[in-house]
Amino acid sequence: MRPIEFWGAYTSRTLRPLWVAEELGLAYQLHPIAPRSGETQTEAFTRLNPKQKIPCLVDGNVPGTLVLTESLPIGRYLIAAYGTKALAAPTLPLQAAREDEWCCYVLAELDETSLYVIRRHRDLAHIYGEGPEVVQACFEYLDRHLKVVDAALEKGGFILGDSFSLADIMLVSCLAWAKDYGATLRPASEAYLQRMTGRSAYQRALAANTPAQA
Ligand SMILES: N[C@@H](CCC(=O)N[C@@H](CS)C(=O)NCC(=O)O)C(=O)O
Repeated sequence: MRPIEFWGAYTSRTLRPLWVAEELGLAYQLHPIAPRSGETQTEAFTRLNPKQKIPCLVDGNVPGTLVLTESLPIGRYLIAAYGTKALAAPTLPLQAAREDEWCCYVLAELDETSLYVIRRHRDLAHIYGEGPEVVQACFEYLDRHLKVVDAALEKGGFILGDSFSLADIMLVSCLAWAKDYGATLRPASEAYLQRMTGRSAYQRALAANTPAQA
């Protein structure tokens, strides 16, 4: 089998596919292009991903070669194609629906509606404009959903119960991002974050995602 190629590093979104690959024990080659560095806008990368966004996956094991963008579908694809007993695609409709429910919730409400809007109107204000009121509203909105997440984590274990899943990868990436932005996590979420980030696959993915920059 040829190593899978990943493009993109340094962000919560690029961490997700790397973590999936590490959990699955997949061999991969990483092109650690950085966000907002101009490296997503080169001709070569734009041919691969016209969205000029990371992460991006290239799987040469598929006839015709698969190029896939968007962190959630990349994770889903890897698990569907190369899943193991420890990290498998859900088989029952109910399991699949619950996993989907959590993944979509995390992506839509924590990532895209809260954290990325904060990034745009605070860290990237030179591009998208300053928006202190927007940022404040996003932190409040984020906290409202962190409360929902915490209640779901009070039972311990994983977000779906007994088994580790893509929903954990999506959720942990956003909890760590929220914490990094100064949000306060409630006790069950903090304990869950410590448990999940203690996984050796997470540690390897984190190291791969933060290579020393030249
Ligand atoms: N919904 C996409 C978001 C991808 C995205 O917006 N990536 C950012 C970095 S986190 C990016 O590539 N921005 C363009 C750039 O920084 O050059 C995903 O989850 O993969």
